[in-house]
Amino acid sequence: MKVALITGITGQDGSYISELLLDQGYEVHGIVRRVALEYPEHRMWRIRHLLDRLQLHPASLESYPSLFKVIQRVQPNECYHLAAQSYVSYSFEDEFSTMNANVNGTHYMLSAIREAAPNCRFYFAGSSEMFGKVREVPQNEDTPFHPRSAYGISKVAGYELTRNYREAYGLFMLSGILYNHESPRRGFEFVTRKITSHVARIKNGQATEVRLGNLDAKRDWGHARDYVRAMWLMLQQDTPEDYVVSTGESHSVREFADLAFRTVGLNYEDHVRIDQNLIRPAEVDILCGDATKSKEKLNWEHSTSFEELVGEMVEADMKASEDGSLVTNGP
Ligand code: F7E
Repeated sequence: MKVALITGITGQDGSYISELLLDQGYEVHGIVRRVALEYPEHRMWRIRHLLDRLQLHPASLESYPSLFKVIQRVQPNECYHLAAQSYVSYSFEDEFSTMNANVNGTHYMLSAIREAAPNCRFYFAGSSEMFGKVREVPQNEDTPFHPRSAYGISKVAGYELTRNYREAYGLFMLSGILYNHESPRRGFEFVTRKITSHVARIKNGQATEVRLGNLDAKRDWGHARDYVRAMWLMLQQDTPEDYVVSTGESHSVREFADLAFRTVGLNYEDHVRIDQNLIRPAEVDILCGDATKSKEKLNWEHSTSFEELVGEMVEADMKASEDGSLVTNGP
């Protein structure tokens, strides 16, 4: 039986990759912060349905010894390093904690695997934010990076550390360069979930408006369930390489809002207010990925369209707002 270790297991991608790995017969372990174990109701809603099949270990990305001990004990065959401070806006408010968690945390994981489980295959969650002020459209694995936030910079550092561990020590370590991927499990601070949760609350009379920043930014949005399948496929290959994972289609935040409001028969212009405080100091204007390599080498393709994604998210939030389980805590 293969053993997998996941950091960030309580997050959106952690929950979907756990489901995929359990379905494949893996023994699945997760690293969680001690506070998550103390408040399971609050922190574990995405993996609640899996808890009796997962083995969770308290450790912190800030502590090398805590990570080392878990890796030594679990002896994973595969490690999915998904934990990070992943909210780009917050990385402008606290650049330092973003860099600490994302750069040092990744470095600790790489080093601990090298020391304690060198045969473990390692996946690093790279990001399209590494392309930032893009040099070309669409972007592929050879497009130069130009990150626009501490978050993007931290991901470039994690990507480079991972590449260097692969090249210097001959370890099976790689990065997926994943574009925005969403689902009904997305956190409320990200624009897609912020919009769909507000659409549901507005439709059901629990709110009247949603405050947003830049409506003209364009993103290549896919479904997280599709994207974790690409992560797994990367680690099943003969050689470790980096891959872009995207749909190849870009839509603006305005288009997302327009479609989400129309799904329930509302006009976004009646409910969206622009809040200057939500405009980022440096914006990434357009992201659009070229996933040809993933298609050709991994035989991977996305299966959920933009329209289906918006529809699924709105539908889930409508249901949650009706049964009282929709609790928004985003900005
Ligand atoms: O913003 C604009 C905002 O926060 C998308 C993370 O998973 O994907 C994500 O990063 C766009 C930006 O995601 C609001 O300015 C307008 O242009 O949903 P987001 P992100 O920054 O693209 C990448 C691939 C990652 O790796 C990250 O971890 O929407 N926008 N108004 C807004 N964004 C937010 N959050 N809130 C607004 O009110």
